[in-house]
Amino acid sequence: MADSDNSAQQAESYYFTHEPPPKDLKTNTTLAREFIGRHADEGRRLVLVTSGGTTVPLETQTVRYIDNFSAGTRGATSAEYFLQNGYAVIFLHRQFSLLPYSRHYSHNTRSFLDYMKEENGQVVVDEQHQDEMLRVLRQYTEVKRENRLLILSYVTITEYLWNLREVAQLMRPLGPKAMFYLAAAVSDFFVPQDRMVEHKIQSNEEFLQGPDGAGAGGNTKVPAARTEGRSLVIDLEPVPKFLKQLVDGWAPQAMIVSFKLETDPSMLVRKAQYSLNKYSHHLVIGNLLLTRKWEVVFVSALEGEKWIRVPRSRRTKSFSGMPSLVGSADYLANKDASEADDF
Ligand code: 9Z3
Repeated sequence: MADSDNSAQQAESYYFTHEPPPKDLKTNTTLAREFIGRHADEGRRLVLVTSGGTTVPLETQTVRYIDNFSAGTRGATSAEYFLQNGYAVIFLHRQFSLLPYSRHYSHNTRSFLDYMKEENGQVVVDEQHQDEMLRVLRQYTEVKRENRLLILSYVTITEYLWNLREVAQLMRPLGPKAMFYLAAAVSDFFVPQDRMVEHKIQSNEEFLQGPDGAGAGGNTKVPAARTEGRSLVIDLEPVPKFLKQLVDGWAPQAMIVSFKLETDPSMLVRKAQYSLNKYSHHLVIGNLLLTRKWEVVFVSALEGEKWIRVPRSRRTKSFSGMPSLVGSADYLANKDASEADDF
């Protein structure tokens, strides 16, 4: 075994022995096990879509946290495309971020009540929204009838990683029929449990915490987030590179698509290429924060670098970024407009 494999495994085992699992992990794994088993029996392809940002809590009783940017548009939109193409989808998303289908009517400046009107004492959908809502409702109803969508949620980076690892291990028997589509915006840094203060970090020097406030359960390490003088000092540690473990250990036969988010255009392709070389998975989809709605770059060993663009004039329409994976070309028509893209 190469040294790097060894150290990735050590980092993983250290992480999962020191960071406690989320309370709902057992429930989530029970649901996922049943869902995966049923769709495996039916011979369906299954994809885990991750979506939304991960938080990094600074205190155990969390008042403050660091967040990663993501509305969940990419993940929720892509999940709809996968479902349209016959996949069963486990949608692991940041709590309260966008959801497939309901994304068309949530998180925008318009209230869902604006889609309704009163007619003869009944609530009905306004004429101007009938066609679009009927189309979305039909898709949603079919998916629900076939029980092809399982929605799981996380908030923190640790909850995300625990869920990802458990679900990936459950998907392992599916071999190449499993896909991972990692659109969630994952924090690179975090506060380890043994360096996290229990209570809200104080700013007033009169109320600064003593050694007891330093960590939960009598931790003696210097807190990762603390006040020094009148300044807040945050000294985060790196999150272990879980992609390596996913590719090599948790789901070695699955198709793995990761996303790379950058803000500096000169870095994007290089970083995507670097990630592909380092983890040897199938595809990295690169995007820039400011242009992510209308252009992405696919970087793969098979096809090198390939840009996909939709016209900028349609910038309020959503672009999932994944059509060629499922053989659909209608991304260019961009029929799945999400009003939620407006923010
Ligand atoms: C992405 O790049 C997604 O496309 C966006 C989607 C977060 C930009 P929105 O949710 O935005 O539609 O608003 N995800 C970033 C994936 C990520 O964090 N990758 C990590 C990395 O590159 C781990 S795989 O290191």
